[in-house]
Amino acid sequence: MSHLFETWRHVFKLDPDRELSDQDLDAICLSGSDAILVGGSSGVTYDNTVDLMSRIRRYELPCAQEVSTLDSVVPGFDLYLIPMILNTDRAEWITGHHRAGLESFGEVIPWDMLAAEGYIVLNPDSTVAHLTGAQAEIDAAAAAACARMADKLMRLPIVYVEYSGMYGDLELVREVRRVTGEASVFYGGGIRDYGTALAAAEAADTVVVGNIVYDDLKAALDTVRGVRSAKSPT
Ligand code: 1GP
Repeated sequence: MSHLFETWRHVFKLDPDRELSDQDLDAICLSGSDAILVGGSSGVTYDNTVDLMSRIRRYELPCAQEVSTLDSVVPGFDLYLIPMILNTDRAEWITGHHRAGLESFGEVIPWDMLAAEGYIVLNPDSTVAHLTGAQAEIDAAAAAACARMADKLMRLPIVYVEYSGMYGDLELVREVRRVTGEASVFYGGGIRDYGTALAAAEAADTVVVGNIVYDDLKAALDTVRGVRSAKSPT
């Protein structure tokens, strides 16, 4: 099955719990990015997600929800990405919340609009690491094992190397991509300008840009050009 995200090289991740003016949202949605991903690790509600989705919907680019809690799932996105944290011992973040969701909604889920993400959480200070109890201080070999688990054992369509809030070790990202066969490798974390975006885009299939949108819009827009200038990862 081919997925919408397979052609994405640059994605902005927008947090429903943070303010973004109409003018800034306009610039983001017309930036030439491939897609908008809506999600966050805290403070995401049904209401703030509907609000942000309906504002993004005025634009043509695809819009996906990264589901963090069951009660914030909103109909109307093009795609739903479902994180499964691979480097935690807390089962609720691997399959627990997922199983609860399937017990309630398993009969009505539009499966062709869903894709699971095998998350490798690598910034120990990030909200997502604290929330999920991830063992974030792992080396490239351990990250590669997580990637193989996602790609080969679980056959998840996305391996997400998540450095949220810090720029990651691109050698580790390259190693993850080297051992990954079918899955797309997403990279996110600390991309703040043209150069960091370009380098990440030469290591991963898809580059996710988050915080800088809220800190420095112009720099955020430059990341699109950075990714466009990158060679495809080898
Ligand atoms: C967060 O991977 C994304 O989930 C992007 O990270 O906010 O550090 O850009 P940043």
